[in-house]
Parts: sequence; C-alpha cells; structure tokens
Amino acid sequence: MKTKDKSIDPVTVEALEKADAQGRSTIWSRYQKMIPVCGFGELGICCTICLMGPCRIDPFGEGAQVGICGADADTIAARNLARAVAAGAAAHSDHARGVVETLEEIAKGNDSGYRIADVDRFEALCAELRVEGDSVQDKAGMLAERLMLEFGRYKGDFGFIHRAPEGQRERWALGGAVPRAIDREIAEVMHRTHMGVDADPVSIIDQAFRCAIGDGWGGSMMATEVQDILFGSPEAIRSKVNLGVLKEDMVNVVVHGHEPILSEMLVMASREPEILRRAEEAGAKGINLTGICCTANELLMRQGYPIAGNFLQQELAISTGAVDLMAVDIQCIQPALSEFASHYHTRLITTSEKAKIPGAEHIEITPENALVKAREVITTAVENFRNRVPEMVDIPEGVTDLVAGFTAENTFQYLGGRFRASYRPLNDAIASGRIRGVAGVVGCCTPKVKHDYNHLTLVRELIARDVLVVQTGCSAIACAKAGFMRPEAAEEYAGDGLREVCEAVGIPPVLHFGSCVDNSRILMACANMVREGGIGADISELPVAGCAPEAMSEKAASIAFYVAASGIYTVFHPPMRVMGSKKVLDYLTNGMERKYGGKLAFEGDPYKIAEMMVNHIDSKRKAMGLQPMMYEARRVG
Ligand code: BF8
Ligand code: SF4
Repeated sequence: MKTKDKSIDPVTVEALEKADAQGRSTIWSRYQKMIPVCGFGELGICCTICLMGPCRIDPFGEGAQVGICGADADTIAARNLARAVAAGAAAHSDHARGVVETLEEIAKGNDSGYRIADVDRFEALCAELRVEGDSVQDKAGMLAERLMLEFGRYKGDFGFIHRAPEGQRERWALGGAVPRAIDREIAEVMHRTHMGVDADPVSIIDQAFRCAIGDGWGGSMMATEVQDILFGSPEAIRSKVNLGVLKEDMVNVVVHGHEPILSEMLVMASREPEILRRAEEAGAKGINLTGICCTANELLMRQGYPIAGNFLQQELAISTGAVDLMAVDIQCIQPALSEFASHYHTRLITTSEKAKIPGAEHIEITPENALVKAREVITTAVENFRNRVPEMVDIPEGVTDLVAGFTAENTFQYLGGRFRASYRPLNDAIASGRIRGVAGVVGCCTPKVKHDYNHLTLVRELIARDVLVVQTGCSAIACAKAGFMRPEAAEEYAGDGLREVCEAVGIPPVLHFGSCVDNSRILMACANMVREGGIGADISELPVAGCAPEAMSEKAASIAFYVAASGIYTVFHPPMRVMGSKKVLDYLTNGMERKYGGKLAFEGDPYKIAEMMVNHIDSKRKAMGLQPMMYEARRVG
C-alpha cells in the first residue's frame, strides 16, 4: 500500500514517508505484517477461556460447531465481546478511581499541589449527592468517600443514574440493566464468562450492557465531574493541532495517555522560574508542552495547550527528532514506543504504577508526590535538550487552528447567549428545522482504516446536512486537524441552517467535547435536551445518533454499548467481533432496541454511515412531528 493511502492527513503522510525511508517499524508496517489476520479471531469464534482449548468454530459449518465444553459460536462470541466491554469499562472507571484518590489527597491537607479549581462545580456536586461538611477540605473528603462507594456499593441507588431521563431509567429497571456498582458489574462479566457459567448469548450481552452503563453513567461521568472540579471546567479556548506544534528551538515535552493528574502537574512544573532558567541555560527558548491522545484533549480544553496528534501519530511525534521527552501514563500507549524512541535522543518515561514498558524509564507519579516528580520529569527533558541531534530534527510544517472546550453546561450558554443560558435555543433550532439533529462522532483511529478518513468524511457529510456534530477522543483531534473546529468552518462546510446558527453565536459546526471519558458530557447533553422538552420525551426519541468510525480499543466497545443502551442509534467500525454469531449480531443490531431504545449498526463506508445516521435522525424528527428542514442539504465536494 502506498503511504498516501494510509492517512488522509498530509502531515502524517510526510512524517510516515520519512520514517519508512529510515526503515523504522511503525504501526502501519506492523499491521501489514499481520495480514491476513486470523479469520476465527476476526469473527469472534475463537475461544481461549479455559485450558481445554483453544477452540474454534468452523464458520462454514463443516468442522466443529461447538468447543470442547459444548459452547457454540453464539456463546463464544458473546463471551468474548462481553469481556472486551468489561475491560473498556474497567479502564475508564479505574481512571476515575485515580481522580477521586486525588480529590482525597486534598482532603488530607497535604501539600500535593492539587486544589479545587472549580468551587461552584464542587459545591453543586456536593449538593446533588447530599454531601455536607464544615469546610471545603472536610467536604472534599466526604465527597471522595461518597464517590468511592459507587465502585463497590452493595445497596442503595447507583451513582449518577438519577441524571438519566425517567423513560430511560424505567427501561433499564424493567430490563434489569441498572448497574449495582461499577466494580461489581465488571467482576460479574468476568464471572459469567468463565468456563461453564452463563451460556445464553443474550443474557451475557445484557450483563455487558449493565456493565457499560456503569461506565457511562458511572465511572466515566465521575472522571469528568471530578476532573472539572480539580482542574477547572473547560471554557471555549483557541489552540493549535498537528505535529507542527513541536518547536525546534524549545524543549519539547509530549504527554501521552489519559489522566490529567499527570499532565496538569507537568504544566505547573514547566512554568516554574527555576526550571525555565535551566531550559535557557541548556540553550532552549522555553518549554513547549504538547500532547497525544486524550491527555492532550484534557490539556487542550482546560489550558489551551496544543495537540501534537492522535493515536496513530504517537511514533511519528518521536520521528521528528525534536521530542526531548515523552511522558506516558495509562491507556493507548503502544509498547512499540520504547523501541522507536531508542533510535532518537527521546527519553520515554512511564509514570503510572499500572503501566510500565520494557526499555522505558519509570518515574512513578502518585497523588502524594506529583509535583515533586513532575519537576523531575521536566528537568530530565530540559537536560536532554542538550542531547538533540540537529541533523535528525525534521518537524513537518502543518498546524491547524481550532476552538475547543465545549461541555454539556457551557455549549448552550453560547447558543443562547448570556441571557438565555438554557437548551431552549438548541431545541428550538432543531424543532424549527434549522438544525436537523445532533451527532456524536467519537473514538479512535486504527491502521485498518485510512487514518482520519472516516472521521473527516462522515463529519463533513453530517454538517453539510445541518447536523450539529459533537466530538471527543482521537476523532475530535482528526477533525480539528482538518479545520472543522474553526468557527469559519461553518461558512465553508455547514448546511445553511446549521451555518446560520453557528454564525449567530460564533461557534464551529463541530464541537470539541473533550476526552473519551467526556463522552459522559454527550450523555448529559442528551439528558438536558430531553429535560428542555419539545423534541423527544426520552433520549431514544431525540433526533440524535452516534458513531465510532475508526474504533480500536476495548474502551470504544464499552462506549458504544452504553451509548446504544442509553437509547442512541450507534454505528461502529471496524465491526465488533460478532460476525460469526447470527444471534449476537441480530441482538445488537435489532433485538436490543425493544429493551434499550437504541441499537448498534456496523458499517465502514463513511458515506453510507452518514446516510444511515441522517435517516435515523429524520425518522425521529418525523415521529415527533417536527418541522420540515428549512433548507436543502449542502452539496459536498
Ligand atoms: O480514550 S479515542 S485511541 S486515546 S481509546 Fe485511545 Fe481511542 Fe484515542 Fe483516548 Ni479513546
Ligand atoms: Fe473451548 Fe469451552 Fe474452554 Fe472455550 S471454554 S476454550 S470453548 S472448552
């Protein structure tokens, strides 16, 4: 395959061509070596759950139709998928636990460097969860304890579930899908899918839904809430994106992973006069902090720091020869980084007790020692600037402007203006046919799909048809690189109705809603739209849809599960590994709708996906008797 067919982002293509020419192993070259991928695995009908196996089902009906224990294709595919969902839910929720532990640190009164940045948000959450106390410190401790309960509570109502619209809660209650506690549902997926426990594919998948709801309306929502409390609620903020944000004359520190607990401390350390003096001494013009993946989104939306790239660009950042240090914490960090970095002067530092990589250095950051260790990390980067090899430095030029920092709370202040800060203007714009509906386009990138291509094509098609798009994760980074997150994009790409709304308030037609745990912000936006009224009495009645068109991680599976189980039609690609089981496939793409109000679809062609999402949105508009669209859709291209 030609390099230009691997990514639609010219900056990525340029960097990749250079890396290929130097004979580097990259995610694309390793993917090529893996082709053809194992067909049994791809179809979801390979089982390694017990030691009698591995077993595989013959998809052509000639060989074995059951494993050694008698499990058939349906049981095997359901179990494999449920475990993937549980792993994704565990990742998001364990991240939340770390954030709550940081809140606890404030309560202890230690000089950890952390503080409560958004007191209003803190007070509001305390009031919502009926946490009382004499001082902020007191309350922080009680709030942390209250939130920790959600991981293992054994009685009482679960977490933030009261935030979901009543109709959806009733569906969940009727179907036994209300999570009891975050950890419990994850453990129960593992238990049920152990050899010889649950063999009914629908029963297994339903437990995976319960587990995923515990992620979306539990772990992820908690991570978002507490991160906003600790580091500040985002506000619209301008910044830049793509590899060109790396600076030849500055110390480049790239943070990669997911937890702002690390990156926010690196921000603090990188601003300290003593460290800046040392950078100058080393011959640098300052310290340039940038990010990859979701930790980049966190830094961007709260601090305006630039983003170097998304998941597939992590090695390419190092290939510029200008990264003096890459600090990683958890999730989406390719183990290949250590081999890749060994060809450059880049120091690769792991910082989480949970994520160590052979060949990388480890500087462990905990809530207690964070600022001290962050200084050590930044100082290491500064010292390493002296080891730069000038002839190896080659930073591609491209950078794109963007506006980020939208949330379920602030977006509609922008839409309504300061004096009408409610969802009414959005709901009115939808009801009157200016805006067709809202689509969440989220998730990863993967070498199985031309990098960023599905994200860009789909989003361009949607906004041309007056669908307001909200984004998170690597998908948000993809569209930011393409310029969709500049306010001018409304004029360039949006349909007339959406353009009018965007231009009136000065927002882009594609809104950056944050990191992957911030998909909980999209759930809250939907809940608020229902509460405002007039366009659907339940999330499943709203003209909204979701899509992860270049999914890679188990977290994406958990997200798709809780989004669909919250009543939203959700398209996913590459398909979940259920194609070897008619029953599981049928339940996900059809049967589940009766129980949850939403369902999944698997499709890889972004034009078809756009069609499917728009048809869905239109069917909901029709069912609600909303006005016909004011303008014809804009022609793309
Ligand atoms: O949590 S979108 S590749 S970085 S998993 Fe990973 Fe996927 Fe990117 Fe953020 Ni989300
Ligand atoms: Fe084979 Fe059953 Fe064991 Fe899976 S659980 S490996 S199908 S014997």
